[in-house]
Amino acid sequence: MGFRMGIVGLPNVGKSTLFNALTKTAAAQAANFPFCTIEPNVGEVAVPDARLDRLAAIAGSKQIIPTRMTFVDIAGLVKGASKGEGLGNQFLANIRETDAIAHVLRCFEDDDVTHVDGRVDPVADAETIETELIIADMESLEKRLQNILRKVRGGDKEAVQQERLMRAALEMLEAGKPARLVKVDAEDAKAWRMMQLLTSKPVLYVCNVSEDEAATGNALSARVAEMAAAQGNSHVVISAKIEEEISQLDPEEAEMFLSELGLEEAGLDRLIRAGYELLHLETYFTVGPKEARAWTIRQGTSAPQAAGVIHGDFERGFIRAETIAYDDFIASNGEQGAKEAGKMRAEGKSYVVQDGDVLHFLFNT
Ligand SMILES: Nc1nc2c(ncn2[C@@H]2O[C@H](COP(=O)(O)OP(=O)(O)O)[C@@H](O)[C@H]2O)c(=O)[nH]1
Ligand SMILES: [Mg+2]
Repeated sequence: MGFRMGIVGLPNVGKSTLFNALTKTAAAQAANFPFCTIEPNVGEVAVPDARLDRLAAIAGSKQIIPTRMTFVDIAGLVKGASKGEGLGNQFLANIRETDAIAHVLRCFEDDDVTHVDGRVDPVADAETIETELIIADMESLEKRLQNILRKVRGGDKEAVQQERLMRAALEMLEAGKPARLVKVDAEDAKAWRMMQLLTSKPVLYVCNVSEDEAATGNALSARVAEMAAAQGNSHVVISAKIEEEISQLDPEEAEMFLSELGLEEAGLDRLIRAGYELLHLETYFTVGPKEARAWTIRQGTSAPQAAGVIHGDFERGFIRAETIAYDDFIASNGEQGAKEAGKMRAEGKSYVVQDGDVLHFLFNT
């Protein structure tokens, strides 16, 4: 399952600069990894995870295969977009297909770069975009509701649930608030996700600051941080310009460049990690002499479902998962040591996979 993060924001805030830097840096970092830019605006990046390298070193794995995340550079969001301004509704379909939104906000001053509204105000920009998404959600719900009401009259049980969820969403949106603020019960979670509302997706604000403020942030990014905290959303501070420069350096040069700027790691790594947290994603590993590989799952995934990420047959024929916690694998210096120390567990169908688990699946074909 690929996780997709849509990069949105007003024009000229640095979305494409960031996207290009992300995909280029990722390609350079994962030298032996089949990286691809799928379409000009869609790129897959390797999720950096130092644990994977340690596991591979212990197991002597020939190949290291990180897990991946997809970024989509979504252009065309402007004031009035929901009414067909700019690229109009084209961007909506692009956003619907994502799991989360990285909302880039301009927090840099530069008279050479035009701001669409003639002033730099990231909090107002965030509201502009959110308003467009709220309107787009309202319009799509109002259209869909008519259909659902027909089905309800026809006695369709699922439609009754959908109508209830749609009305809850509409009430929130009509109050000018995003659908993500609606409290959804576990039994409604799937139907809710299926509605694919733009404003129900989790948001990560990306404050694009100038190069000299990347380590500290600035007054504008501080305002975004405040707004994000009040909304229960998260934020990261990065400089798209720095990321662009890093993407042209080799790894050692990049490290030196970062330390000169007082930065511990590239914005790429922070952004991807924040995306992972936002989506409640975890990683498990498969480790052997041939390859060490990381796999992405949602928190709370059962062992058979986790096996299904590798292959559907693994899930259908699941027998058990030989499981070693990451720390045990390291402390016992590998699988053999873990076995001897009694740290390898045989876990069944109801086991909930934990972040960092090293798994070996046994299955019927
Ligand atoms: N000074 C400065 N300019 C930037 C920064 N990020 C992007 N830009 C410039 O802003 C312009 C628009 O950037 P772009 O990435 O195309 O914006 P998009 O429309 O959001 O995709 C380009 O000329 C970039 O070089 C930044 O952090 N500082
Ligand atoms: Mg662009």
